[in-house]
Amino acid sequence: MPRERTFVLLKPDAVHRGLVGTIVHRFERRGLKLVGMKAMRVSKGLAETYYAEHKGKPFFEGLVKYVTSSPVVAIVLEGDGAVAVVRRMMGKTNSAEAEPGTIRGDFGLQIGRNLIHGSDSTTSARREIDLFFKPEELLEYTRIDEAWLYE
Ligand code: D4T
Repeated sequence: MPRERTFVLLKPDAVHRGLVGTIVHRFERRGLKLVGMKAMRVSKGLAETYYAEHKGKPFFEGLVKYVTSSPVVAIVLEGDGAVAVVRRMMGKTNSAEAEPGTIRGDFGLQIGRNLIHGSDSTTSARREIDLFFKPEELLEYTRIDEAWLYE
């Protein structure tokens, strides 16, 4: 039985600012297992489906433009409590209010350039993983340190 999975999107600002490695490093050190990762462009169609819950909001058009403007990195992480752990590591949605020590709090200044997305529930995680990855793109293996990460 695999542990909990979550979906992470490193947005165009993370790629352009050379922060992909730094952010992935934080997740790896925390003990989260990398089960999927790819650099890609998000099409307008995918962006509109992915952000469907925000359709009609004033920031929707800008959000779609931002996330489709340049390459992103899509990631699936696995580990106990992965959804909540990643949300806490990201910090508040508005980078300006995110606590130091969080990804947005250490590297961002604005809500519209908040570097990263992480699923907000296991249900969203399943939906987002299915949107961005084919089943065969997700890996199954045991990290060598799992015996020391979990009791
Ligand atoms: P994501 O989905 O990117 O992880 O962000 P959150 O889950 O933390 O926040 P969200 O769904 O409320 O917002 C999605 C996305 O929209 C941008 N946004 C949001 C924006 O540009 N202006 C705004 O006023 C809001 C509320 C930022 C994240």
